[in-house]
Amino acid sequence: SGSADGPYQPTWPSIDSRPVPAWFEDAKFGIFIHWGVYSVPAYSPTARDKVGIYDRYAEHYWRRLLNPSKTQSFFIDFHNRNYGPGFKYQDFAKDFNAEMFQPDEWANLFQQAGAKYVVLTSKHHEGFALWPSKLSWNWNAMDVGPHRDLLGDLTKAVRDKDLKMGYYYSLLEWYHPLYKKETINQYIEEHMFPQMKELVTTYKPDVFWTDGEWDYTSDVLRSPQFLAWLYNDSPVKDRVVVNDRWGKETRSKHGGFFTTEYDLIHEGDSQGVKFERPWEECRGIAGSFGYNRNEILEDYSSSEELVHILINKVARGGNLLLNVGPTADGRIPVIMQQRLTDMGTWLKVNGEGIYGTRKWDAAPRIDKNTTTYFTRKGNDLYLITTKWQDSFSVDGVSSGTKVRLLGYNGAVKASAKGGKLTISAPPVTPATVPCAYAWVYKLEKAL
Ligand code: FUL
Repeated sequence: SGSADGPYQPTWPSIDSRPVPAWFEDAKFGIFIHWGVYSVPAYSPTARDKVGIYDRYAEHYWRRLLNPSKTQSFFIDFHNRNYGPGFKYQDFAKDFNAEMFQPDEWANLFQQAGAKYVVLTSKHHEGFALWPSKLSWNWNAMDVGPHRDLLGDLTKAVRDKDLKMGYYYSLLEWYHPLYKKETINQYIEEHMFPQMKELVTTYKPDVFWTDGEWDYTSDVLRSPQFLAWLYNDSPVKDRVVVNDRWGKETRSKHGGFFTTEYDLIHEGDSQGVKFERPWEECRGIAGSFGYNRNEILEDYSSSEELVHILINKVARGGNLLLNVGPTADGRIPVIMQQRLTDMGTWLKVNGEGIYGTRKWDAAPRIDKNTTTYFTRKGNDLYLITTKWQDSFSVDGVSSGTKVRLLGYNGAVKASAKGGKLTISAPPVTPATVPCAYAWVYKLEKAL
């Protein structure tokens, strides 16, 4: 057992007693980046091929190619047709060149999008490290491909914009020779722990986002040991935030914040689940995390849909970690840039009702038909509507409430009667409407 201030013991009750640093819940919106050797073939079947959510992930190319699965034939056909059956996945690395990579431009885009933190794949299941890791000899971005410390360069650019920087790290490596039952302890001690510590001590992440935890229990992976080091002795012990992917039994149970992915969690659908901890939904703008050249416009969510997703997660107390998949030559596809800047335009007007807010426990239940959402901050309440309406009524707020529409300078009529507040939408015109997609009424001193 432990206290909120530590020191922490290498046991789940002690590790779980550490509060998630508050910056994370205030941040609400982060950018996920999946970038690696898989960005070279950049291929997967899509929703149009009627494959399931996890079968649309282009970053799983290597595994899909070699392991029997429902989708294996898609990958084999694509691979043989374009590269030939003798072409090894490892040989894609020399074409991972990043020659157009401008870290300052990426960081600028993320800032313009209104994101407060960034999470980059330091190493995905393929084992390729985006930094010059001593533990991934000849299988990292300095030794092969770009010959550049992609992770270090992006980290600096992101921090220059005052955004937080975090790393995704896959505990599993599909083809590491020690990654098997007989030698898993050796893998952990000689490879995984030293590599995680190298990453943390060299680059000092604000978020350590682990994944690939499903083959072994946290006991075998010795995750509480690592976390005790991270929380007690690492250079980021006071601010680092971690997720819940630390062993096959830990999701939505142990660690820091809980994770959902395309609204899926291991025990069902996040829509109906009440989490006891901060949580974060991650998803791509289309169906994959790694860049998938096989996706077309109709596979992408619109800017309006993305803004609505952000609102839905935040009103339910969560964060959104929205993914971009850069190309092998280091560009963020223009369609993704456009989606992010649209979100940023919306957040510039309405961010007050998003950042630093918390879920309003008295809000009406959210379901898939909901168009009116609530967040709260101090005594103020924010009514966020995804559908412009002439009037709204809100129960359980103080009669002294003053109402404003964010981004609109005119007055908003509101009247309170018997604990019910009725708000009338102002007569906006195309010239005075503050934004597209969704609108935020601030209910000052409503609580
Ligand atoms: C999953 C991984 O298998 C996906 O490739 C992706 O990284 C996602 C965020 O986590 O479980």
